[in-house]
Amino acid sequence: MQTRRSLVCLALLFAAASLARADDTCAPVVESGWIRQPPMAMPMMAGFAEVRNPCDTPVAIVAAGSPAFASVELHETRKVDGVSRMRHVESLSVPARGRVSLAPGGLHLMLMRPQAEVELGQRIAIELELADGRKLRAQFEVRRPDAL
Ligand SMILES: [Cu+2]
Repeated sequence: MQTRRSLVCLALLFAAASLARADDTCAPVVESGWIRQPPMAMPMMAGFAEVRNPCDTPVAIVAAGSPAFASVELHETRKVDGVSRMRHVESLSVPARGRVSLAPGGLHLMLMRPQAEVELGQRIAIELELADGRKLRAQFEVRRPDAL
């Protein structure tokens, strides 16, 4: 009887361990990342991407960074009384099995003070940090100023 109980305990332990592992391997992905090259030399430019969360738990993006820029912020463009304004977004949630689009005219990454000249076609690594401490790294391709 004692043996059977410990076997059940063991089985439960293994089940818990495999559940935890399944959760560990599920991570949101950053797809189709690109940076719009400014029409002239400017101290900031915008980055766009799709963030897809295939997991059963929602996540929140709380920070971003890149070795190619002095700093990166999450921003949102909004029309207020017909005028486009940008605001800093503290936290951006991506629903379970959902996605969030960073696209021109809306949410974007504000890439501040490039550390070197940014060239057309160049691929730049940007990291998004989640509230749980995980980091999502993706390559962003530099496109023409009129890219949409
Ligand atoms: Cu901005």
